[in-house]
Amino acid sequence: MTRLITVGGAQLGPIARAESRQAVVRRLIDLLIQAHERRCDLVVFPEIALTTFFPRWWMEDQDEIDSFFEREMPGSATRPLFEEAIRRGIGFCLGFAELAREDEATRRYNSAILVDKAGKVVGKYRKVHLPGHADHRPEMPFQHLEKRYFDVGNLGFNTWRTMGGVMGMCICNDRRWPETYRVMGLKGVEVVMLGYNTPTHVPWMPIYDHLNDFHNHLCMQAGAYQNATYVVGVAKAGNEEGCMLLGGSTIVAPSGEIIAMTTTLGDELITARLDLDLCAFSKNAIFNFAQHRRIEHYGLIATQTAAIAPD
Ligand code: ING
Repeated sequence: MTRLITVGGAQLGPIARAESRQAVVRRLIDLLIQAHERRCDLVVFPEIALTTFFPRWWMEDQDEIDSFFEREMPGSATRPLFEEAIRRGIGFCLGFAELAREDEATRRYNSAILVDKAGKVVGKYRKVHLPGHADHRPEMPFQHLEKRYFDVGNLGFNTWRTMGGVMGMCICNDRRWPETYRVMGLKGVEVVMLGYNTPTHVPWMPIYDHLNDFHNHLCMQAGAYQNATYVVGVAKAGNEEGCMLLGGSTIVAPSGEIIAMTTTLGDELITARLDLDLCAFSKNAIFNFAQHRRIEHYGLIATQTAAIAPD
């Protein structure tokens, strides 16, 4: 039987620094309702979807920094989103700043969760590739301090069998690294979900500003094609606290073709009907890893060639 699922990409426009969690969750619920009305099984929200993208500011007061983090998921502010999703029988992927206690220590991650139609958190991912810098650069128009505020993710790239397919997650800068897709590809991924907050001007690397839109789609289309998977990439977009963020949220097919894209910089839902069995065509032919991939001939060292079993 053909495995069809309808997926939504719920792009968010700017979130003001002073915007309450409750007000943002209201926007998420509005998009989730739209997704349900368009018969979505699953809706993907952006990276750090509950607050403004706070790594753009240098902060020293830990309480102020931690005000942007969630200590529990769901918590009081996000429970209405979970409840509405359960009521409507729709799964979702949500990016947020996670404050966790691990090994008697406090850890802070740029995280995303995958929640099934029954409201169960079936998967969690913590961002591995943290771009930007950890030091204060007051000469720049804005900072990019993920290395200061977040620990490197410690969960790896994984896949989860849920909602009729093999799902995977990554976050923002991860989408620029081929390893991100390949590790999930080796674990059989059929839909990679990701959110991003991407400034259109990158102060520490301005030479590619005019190519930001191109690079955004290039990396997701390549990742999809080379690993025979769908990719759903969803922006926080628009002029957020004086920083212009890229839009261009998109859904990419295993062929590498873009099959849906936003056309605004605000809250906007895109949807597509995914035929998950399409992934098998490439996985069993051009990108049949077992038949064609020869890592023992790549010149890698032994530790980098361990086989990876799907979850
Ligand atoms: N943002 C950006 C991203 O990778 C960036 C940072 C932009 C890095 C452009 C390099 C070039 O999309 C986050 N949050 O990772």
